[in-house]
Amino acid sequence: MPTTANQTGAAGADDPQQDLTDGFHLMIDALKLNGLTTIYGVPGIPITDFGRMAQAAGIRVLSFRHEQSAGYAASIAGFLTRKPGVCLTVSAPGFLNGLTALAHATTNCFPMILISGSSEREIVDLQQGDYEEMDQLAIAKPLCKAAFRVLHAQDIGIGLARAIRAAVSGRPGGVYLDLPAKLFGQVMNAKAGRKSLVKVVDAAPAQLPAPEAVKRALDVLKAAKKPLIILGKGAAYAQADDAIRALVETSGAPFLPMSMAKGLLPDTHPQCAGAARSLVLKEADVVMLVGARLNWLLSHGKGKTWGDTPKQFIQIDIEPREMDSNVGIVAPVVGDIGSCAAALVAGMGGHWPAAPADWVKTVASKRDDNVAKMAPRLMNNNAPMDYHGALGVLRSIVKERPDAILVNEGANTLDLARGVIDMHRPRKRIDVGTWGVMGIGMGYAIAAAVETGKPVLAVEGDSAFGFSGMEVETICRYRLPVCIVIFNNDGIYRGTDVNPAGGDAATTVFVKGARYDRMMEAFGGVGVHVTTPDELKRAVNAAMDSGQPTLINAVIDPAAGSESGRIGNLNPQSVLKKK
Ligand code: ADP
Ligand code: TPW
Ligand code: MG
Repeated sequence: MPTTANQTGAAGADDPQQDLTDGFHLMIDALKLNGLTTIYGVPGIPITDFGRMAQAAGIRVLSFRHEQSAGYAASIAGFLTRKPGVCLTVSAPGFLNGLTALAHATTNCFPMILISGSSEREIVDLQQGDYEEMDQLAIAKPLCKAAFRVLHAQDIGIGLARAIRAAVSGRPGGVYLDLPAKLFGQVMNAKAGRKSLVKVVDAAPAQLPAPEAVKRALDVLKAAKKPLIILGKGAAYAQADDAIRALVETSGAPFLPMSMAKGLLPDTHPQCAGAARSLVLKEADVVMLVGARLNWLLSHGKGKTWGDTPKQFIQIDIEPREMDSNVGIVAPVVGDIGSCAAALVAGMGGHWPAAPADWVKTVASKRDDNVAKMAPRLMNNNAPMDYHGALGVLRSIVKERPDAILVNEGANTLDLARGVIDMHRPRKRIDVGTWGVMGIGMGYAIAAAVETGKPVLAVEGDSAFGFSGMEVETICRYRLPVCIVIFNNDGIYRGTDVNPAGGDAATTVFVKGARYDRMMEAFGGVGVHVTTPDELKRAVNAAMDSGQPTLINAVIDPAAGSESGRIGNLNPQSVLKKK
């Protein structure tokens, strides 16, 4: 039911205003009409009343402590639901705080709409110093997939429709929607207003691959002696889980999941080559990329990581321009992953040859060796804990609770958790993404709990947590089933650095022995301090059973980590650096 102005109680039944609506209500009606019923944001001029009215009209409006976290929440809501996640901010500073997340959404191909209130156009454009003056549209443009401004109430419906389509169609991404303060108060006839709204039909249309592209890809794959399938987060996003499984299993090829594609097929699947990553990248002769880019995370498809075996790449992606971005793609398959995977499986028929047995065996035995090597390290009960002791416990808990969503950020905390913790279901692991950005943690945890209703386990480096730590209040306020585990090693990478010049603390270390658990207690959540894997296990299980907001301060040996986790090689080196 539309929320015309009279239904807010502002006007009586026989008031002439009953036939009127305004920008506030049109925007709310447009969101609801398109099933966008959750907003993540921070209130203030000029959107405070908009948030109130949206809440009153049945939209879930979650208020954060910082727009960046609200933005990250919206971005991951987009990934999890395939509907644009909506973030609402005030003008200039709020907008800028949200913009990092919008750029992150675009970079990661997550659909999101950042809606910001903005100041008076006439004054902004003449640079006359309006309240929170900023040309937000111009600033947003290079950082998102599309940016729109709505100046007239009658264009709100079209404006939102354009934003939704831009966010979710083709390669998904971030969209900016600029709503000047004056728009909200603009009045129009309610009936005309209703007519102006647009319910977007088929927002992300299927994009079928060309039959000849499918055949070309199958010819290359069939000739492979050492085929490899790489699943990326685009494959997870596509929600084409059955088709992807059929593709992998019919091909018989080993598969390697990128971080957020873990669990698309279980990491324990016999074809999973996660624990034989170096070997498969070096030795594969045909690599089929499914919703994964050949960016830095895959060493751009060349160099030492990829070894000497000549490679042919097949790439499935919805974005035609992704092809040949780093190396030549011999068989581009452009389309949505569900349609492409289905077409490939259909093309394989019922008589696809098994992947070469010697290759499959080599990969499996390497994987089993590596898993066996790791096993004893994961069972240690050292105090203070090292990463492996702590992660061994979390790995078992995630196995026992495969529905829980794992949020993960940090350096060592990220890289080691990604390697150790097996995922068993699709879209259950969400992390720092393409930029390796710190600060997604609490926003992701909140959105994951809100959008899925499932328990969330956030495994956070102590530094990583600090970027969004104040949102523990948000978690407590909404009583979300979020268990945060902080791997507290007193700093960034390690807590042992010393400033050689004396004086200030070293740049990478924090207060020793900090008690993050007490932050949670300050807001009525449960705080627990643990120093052994056994204690950690008890505390996490209790939190997951109770569903209460919990923060576990897990003390990790400050000397256990390494510089930048697994990517220390990316640090530039000074020739003058002291030995
Ligand atoms: P990862 O970091 O896991 O390797 P990337 O973010 O690099 O994954 O790549 C994701 C890719 O998936 C992008 O190139 C994007 O265009 C593509 N993609 C996203 N959604 C779809 C979809 N529904 N169908 C096909 N490709 C998709
Ligand atoms: C927005 C640079 C990468 S990893 C990291 C920083 C600051 C923190 C690592 O310490 P943490 O993990 O979380 O305690 P651990 O287990 O290794 O001790 N600013 C942004 N993003 C990034 N990536 C950085 C800085 C960085
Ligand atoms: Mg740390």
